[in-house]
Amino acid sequence: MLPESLLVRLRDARHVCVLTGAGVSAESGVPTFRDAQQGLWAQYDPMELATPEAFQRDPELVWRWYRWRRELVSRAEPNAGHRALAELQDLVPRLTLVTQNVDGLHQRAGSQDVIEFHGNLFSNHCFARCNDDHPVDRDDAKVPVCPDCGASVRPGVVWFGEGIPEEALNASFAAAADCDVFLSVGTSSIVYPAAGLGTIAYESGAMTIEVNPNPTEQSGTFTSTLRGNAAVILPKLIELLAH
Ligand code: BJW
Repeated sequence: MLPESLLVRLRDARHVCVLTGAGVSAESGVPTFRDAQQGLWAQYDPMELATPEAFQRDPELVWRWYRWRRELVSRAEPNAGHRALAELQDLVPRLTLVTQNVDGLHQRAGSQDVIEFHGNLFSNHCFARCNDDHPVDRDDAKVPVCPDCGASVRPGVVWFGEGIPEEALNASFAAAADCDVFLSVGTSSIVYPAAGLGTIAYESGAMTIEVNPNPTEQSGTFTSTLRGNAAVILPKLIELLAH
């Protein structure tokens, strides 16, 4: 059951900000980071592969992991949760969609102007950062080499210890501070600075809602929590909002 107060706030909202995490893509068959991993890569901790140190130590291993994920995501389709968020952009005066996901499924579902907080799985750049503005369009089986400086080419995602792309960071912080309703969907709310956006929104007077089947470390800080899968809760929310 969705609280009436949430629907009232959503109907009156001037600006809705949504932060999504890996849980939104779970029902598309894309594994989350901290839920149990299965199959080929079960022996590896994703957290230990998503660092510059891991790439420095064993670039081939990290490159293979990202190639595997690219293949997996290429076969995946957006689910009802992605589609509901694409519909939401037509139901409210202003929507800012910030995603920590690197899979591009929101865009494939029809969401526009998505802020990619942690980059994109399908882009690459030089590990030595000699030429950040010129993406290296390669998906070789082996780690490609930067045509400009000869350093290794790496996936265009944000690893632990790396800064968030400045434009994405500024736009997300501004949206969190400006919105009337903030939805945090399918994220464990552990990784900063993304995990701080809900607090910024709350302290700026927004109603903040967490959509997740499981409690998170930050559940207590939200105005309200909706327990369930994104692909079930979000379409219900859209249906109620549209009628
Ligand atoms: C469902 C579901 C369904 C399942 N429906 N839901 C402040 C305090 C402490 C530490 C720090 C801090 N500020 C910065 C840090 C350090 C660090 C950090 O946060 N560490 C924490 C672990 C403590 N942050 C950084 O390093 C960031 N950089 C930075 O801050 O730069 C400045 C700086 C530099 C140097 C030092 C300090 C500061 C960068 C973070 C980059 C994160 N990168 C990754 C990999 C991206 C590339 C890739 O995809 O490979 O991003 S890690 C991984 O975690 C990925 C995700 O985007 C991110 C968040 O994970 P997410 O999406 O929440 O997934 P899960 O698996 O954790 O949760 C899934 C949830 O879904 C669960 O809750 C399920 O219940 C739920 N669920 N099914 C709805 N059907």
